[in-house]
Amino acid sequence: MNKKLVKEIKSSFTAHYKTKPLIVFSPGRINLIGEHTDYNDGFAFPAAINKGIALAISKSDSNVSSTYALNKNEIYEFNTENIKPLEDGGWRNYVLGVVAELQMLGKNIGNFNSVFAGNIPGGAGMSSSAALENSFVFGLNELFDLGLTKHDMILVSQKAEHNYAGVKCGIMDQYASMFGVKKSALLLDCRTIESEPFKINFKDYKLMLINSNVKHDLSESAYNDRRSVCEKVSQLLGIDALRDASKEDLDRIKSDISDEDYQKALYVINENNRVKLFSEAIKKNDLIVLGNLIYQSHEGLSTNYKVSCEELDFLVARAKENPHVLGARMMGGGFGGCTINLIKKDQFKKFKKGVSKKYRAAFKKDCSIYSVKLSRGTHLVD
Ligand code: GAF
Repeated sequence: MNKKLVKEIKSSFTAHYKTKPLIVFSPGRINLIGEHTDYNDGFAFPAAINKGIALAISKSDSNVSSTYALNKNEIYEFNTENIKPLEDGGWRNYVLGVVAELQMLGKNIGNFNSVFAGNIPGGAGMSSSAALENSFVFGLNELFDLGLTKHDMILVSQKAEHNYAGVKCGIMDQYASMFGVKKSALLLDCRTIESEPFKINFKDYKLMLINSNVKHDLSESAYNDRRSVCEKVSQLLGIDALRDASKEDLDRIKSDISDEDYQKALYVINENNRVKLFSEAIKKNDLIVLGNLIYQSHEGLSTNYKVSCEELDFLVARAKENPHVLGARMMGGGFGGCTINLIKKDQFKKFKKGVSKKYRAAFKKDCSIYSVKLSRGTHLVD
């Protein structure tokens, strides 16, 4: 499928710009467990997938840069010497943000021509934005010989998201998209920004993503609010981040904070512990424990951290009713997007049919169902 995507951007690029481009593929990600832990310096368990963004890019001889978003059929022209975030810029701000953050590092970025297209469903919580940022930072690094490491590049992508898209995200999405390993998920320590790959083999089970096809408006502001709450509580505790706190620590300041903030901080502490338990259960291939931890993660995200929504809770409830689904939870920032489910392989089709029908009846709209392969991170394509 990605071959098709690459072919499309190559031929569109040649038609527009008449030269041979450099091609980059940058994947989206899933996350097995460890949600909203990354900006708390905690642990997460993401993996790059076989869906993502393909980018064709080459230097431009003129003093104009041009980016063509093939899926949207939109072209944006700008000069790299004069970069500012755009109001309601959408995808343009990710491109501009990467250029601006490279310039902040003192890198000289000339003008360039580019075409990109993707096959990650937008708003699904599968990190199409990190894939887009990573494709550009990787492509520009190659094109202008900037000498950045992959670690440098993900920090550029993250800052682009903070300063040009306004989302104070952690590092998980950019990391997984850049460093993904085929057939593996990465136990990521978000403090050291290092990971351990775990080969994934769920035997008779597989992962199913169910996209609720909703994205509620408050997702960005609520995300930044959650981050502020965590920082406020850490400050009160006199620590750098909630990764360093236990429930006992939190209980000591319980009367100084609201119950809402207490619940949120407690969720982060518990979720961080769950990631550690998850990595132990993966080593033993204990699917029952993995599944239970996934369900507990959803419960915490929905009840304590309050980043779920009616549609996601509905999808997880349908999974829970089915004895062949060992675990299900919302994935990513929340307020819409996907659930991730661990389901018996031979029950995939039956559950797909049943849950689709029930979802349509409840919400008068369709959900979309995918299976994904765990894949390598951002790379050049020949
Ligand atoms: C979004 C963010 F971009 C990530 O950094 C992470 O916090 C995630 O939400 C929640 O785990 O995808």
